Amino acid sequence: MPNLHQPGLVVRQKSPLNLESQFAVLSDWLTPCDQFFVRSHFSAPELNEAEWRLRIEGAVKTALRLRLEELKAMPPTTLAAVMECAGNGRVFYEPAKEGLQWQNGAVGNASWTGVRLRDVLAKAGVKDGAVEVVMIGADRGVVDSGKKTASPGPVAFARSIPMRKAMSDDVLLAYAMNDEPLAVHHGYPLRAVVGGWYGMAWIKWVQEIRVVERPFLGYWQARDYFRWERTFGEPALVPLSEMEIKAQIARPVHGASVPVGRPYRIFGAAWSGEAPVKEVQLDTTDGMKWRPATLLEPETRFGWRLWEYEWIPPQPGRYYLRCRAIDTAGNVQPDMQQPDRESYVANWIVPTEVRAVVAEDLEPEFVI
Ligand SMILES: Nc1nc2c(c(=O)[nH]1)N[C@H]1C(S)=C(S)[C@@H](COP(=O)(O)O)O[C@H]1N2
Ligand SMILES: [Mo]
Repeated sequence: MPNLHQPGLVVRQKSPLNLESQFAVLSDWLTPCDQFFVRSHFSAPELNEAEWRLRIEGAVKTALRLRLEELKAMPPTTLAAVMECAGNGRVFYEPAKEGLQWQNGAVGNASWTGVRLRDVLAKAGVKDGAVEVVMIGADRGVVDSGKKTASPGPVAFARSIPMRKAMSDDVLLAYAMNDEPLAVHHGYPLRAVVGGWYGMAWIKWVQEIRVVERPFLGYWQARDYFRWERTFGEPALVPLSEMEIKAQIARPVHGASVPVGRPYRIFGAAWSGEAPVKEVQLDTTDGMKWRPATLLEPETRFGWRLWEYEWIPPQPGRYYLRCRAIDTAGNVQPDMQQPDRESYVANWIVPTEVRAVVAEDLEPEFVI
């Protein structure tokens, strides 16, 4: 059990364990493991490395059972990638939506080490008709008994990804996070890392990989973690996949006081799905006058981008700070809440309200 009093983490639910990072304490590009959010639907399974095996089954030439040592003996890959829970920011929905009321801390950026999924699949040999790869966790339980969306008895946490993504450079089966062995609550001994995709695809405690010849329609794929798309007029269910573009302000925090006439460093992070962030813009005028922020440290394929913006509040009063990101595919964060996203993908601009005050009136503890 992690330390529930760890500074930087907020307990959203004790059992199963759900912990939110305090985005306001953002400092390093990599989120420390002990400050990384935890999102679990069931209690963490107790897995013992000696008995644990990864099974590869379904539309493969040879079904396999691999030990952790066998996976560790394969060529390792390290990938820095941001993982955002699709429910991050749900608390900002109006009217409120059912589900854990995440603020802006169900997101983190880590360096993941493991083997490429495609190398494991190559060992088994994927058959021609394969369309998706289902990854199944060792945790299971009953969801919402009595509700219409209840699961038909116990279900494991499982999701699929299309073959093209499974065979890309972007998907790892990871056993280490920020060079530390994977902690139990982050999926020990093995979890999926799916660069550019929302967290629900990053299966923890993976124990089975099933190659399938028809799209998988499991509980977490079709009854949860989906959105509606209206390509043919009628809304059709589409499982969530790629993260949508988003920038968040870490500091100042909502409600902070900042000194008038002095430079203040607005600081945050931005990320997107498959296309890297090209620009982050700030508006401090409440008039959508967008000005570029400075992107810090180099771009990586799937890591988030820290950014800063120097702001000198011109006069005392209330200000609404807004940030938005733009990616190389031209995606821009929306101004307003979007329909058809269930209770997910809350990536519209949420202003941070601050007060600029004469420096002498500033109480030091309010300066963050
Ligand atoms: N087996 C399993 N994998 C899982 C989950 C889960 O409940 N069980 N939750 C998913 C969701 S919704 C998210 S956002 C991420 C969270 O990963 P973390 O707890 O390491 O931050 O794990 C995903 N993988
Ligand atoms: Mo999630």
